[in-house]
Amino acid sequence: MNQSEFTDNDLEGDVIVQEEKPKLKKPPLYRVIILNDDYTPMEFVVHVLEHLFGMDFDKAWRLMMTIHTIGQGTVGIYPFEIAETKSERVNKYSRENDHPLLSTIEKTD
Ligand code: TYC
Repeated sequence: MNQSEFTDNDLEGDVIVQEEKPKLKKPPLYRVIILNDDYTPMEFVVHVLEHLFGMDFDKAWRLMMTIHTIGQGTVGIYPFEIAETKSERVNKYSRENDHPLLSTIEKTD
């Protein structure tokens, strides 16, 4: 069988290359949440928000008061590993300073 006997539909011996489907999923994001408690001084929470979350004093004070009033609040939204690290830093820093302040993370929709 010589070359001219092949038609366009003859795939025998050919390699089929199929393009990969584009992966459209963005990585999930996680909320870092700080919980209210009855014992951590307000000033310490403000200090944490300023130093671990880069807020200015006004923003940190208002967010602390919101958490104090409604029980918890989102202090930032990040990819998993950054959220986890920030939350752990809040908990470690609070423990080291003998305050019960706690943070947790939660997946966003
Ligand atoms: N409720 C605390 C107090 O009255 C202040 C506080 C605010 C503690 C926010 C934790 O995440 C918190 N001293």
